[in-house]
Amino acid sequence: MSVHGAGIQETLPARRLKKIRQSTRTEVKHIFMSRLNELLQTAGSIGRNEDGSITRLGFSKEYFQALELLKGRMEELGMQTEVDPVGNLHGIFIGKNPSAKAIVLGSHLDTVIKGGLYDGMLGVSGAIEIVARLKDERRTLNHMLEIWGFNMEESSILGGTFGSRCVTGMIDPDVPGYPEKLAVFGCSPRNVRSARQDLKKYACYLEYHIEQGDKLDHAGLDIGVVSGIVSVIRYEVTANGISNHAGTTMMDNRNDALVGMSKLIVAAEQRARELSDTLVFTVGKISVSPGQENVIPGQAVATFEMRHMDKAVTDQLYADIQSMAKKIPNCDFAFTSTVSKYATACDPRLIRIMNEICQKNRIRHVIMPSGAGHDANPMAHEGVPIGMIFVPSVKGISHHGAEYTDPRHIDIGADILYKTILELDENGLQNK
Ligand code: HGY
Ligand code: MN
Ligand code: MN
Repeated sequence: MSVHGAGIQETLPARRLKKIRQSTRTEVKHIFMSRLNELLQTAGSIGRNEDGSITRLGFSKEYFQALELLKGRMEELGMQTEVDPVGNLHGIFIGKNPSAKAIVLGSHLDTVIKGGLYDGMLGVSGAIEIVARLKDERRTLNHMLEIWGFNMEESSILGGTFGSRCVTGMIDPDVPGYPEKLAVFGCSPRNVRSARQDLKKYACYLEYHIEQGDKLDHAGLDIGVVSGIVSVIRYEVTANGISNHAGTTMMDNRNDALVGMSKLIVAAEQRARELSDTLVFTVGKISVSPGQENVIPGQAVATFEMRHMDKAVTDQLYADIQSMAKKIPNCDFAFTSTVSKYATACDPRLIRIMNEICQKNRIRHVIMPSGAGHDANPMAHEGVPIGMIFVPSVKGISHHGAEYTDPRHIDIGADILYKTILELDENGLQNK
């Protein structure tokens, strides 16, 4: 089933971009400019650091402060609310037809360390403002609307998309070592098991999110209709050498684990560039032991992360990294897989609905993949049809205090989300 619209991943030719720009004029509707932005600014600023960035880690005091604020807003709107056993915020807005499946909206309430205002919080505050707009317009949907503010979507020792993987039943909490990691946050395997929801009651899951990359901003477009979410594949790589005296050990007699690890990282980065121009490779964390200035590192441990829409490409990079490791002298390497979240496709029917709504509202938009992982990924993995709407991140900055999205775009995105929900409520997903 082909879906209309251009896939930005084919890097739209300039003439095509020009045509999109000319043929559409984004009608700016300041629907909830004040209200949505106000909620976003208030809740999203919890955890603000002196440098303007935001740190609101999962299970933290700041996390639960933001959760309570949003829970209160949900209750003001007449929603039923709960905090589930793993710290997810869950709100329900009853529909007319109790037997209809629920339309689910969600995103995450946590941030990375020194992150931005919009990543995650835009989707949850946007979802809540959808309910506010329904009430403004005195509309009651046929379908129940459920809103999730997920806990610990960002990477952590619990593996990332933690809250949404608990809801979708994707975490086996009894894997050796995992109960101890849960205990660090006052959580337990029993909490994880009891957080699981019956996904059969869900018609679809929609997530409203910033792009976090620069494609929309660079192309001067206003909306991204997401086609799919890349994989997030992570390995813990250990380089084993021999620690020794930094002064008396001549250069030819060294087994320097950090030098070996550095050579592997540079080789892996180069290989990623060669394999595909949409393959990304990152070493975000590294530790060295014993970690003293005058001791040659005996061991280095790093996280190797790779992302792509096609599993064969990340599999190839991993195989190449392993064979390159064998050729690096004076140190041995060990690899442990820690995260294997494979790419997921958004539901073509939802893409079509969103694309048609954008066309009808003359919105400058394209269909594009997500280079970031999202809570929509576990939902898709467990069979729930997913759709995502992106708004531009200025200069593509994200996971950083300078993360910014124009309020105009926030309103446009929320309006497309609202119209998508009305369309789904009216005509559902069947025979789309
Ligand atoms: O890492 C990611 O892609 C997401 O922002 N957690
Ligand atoms: Mn993030
Ligand atoms: Mn996010």
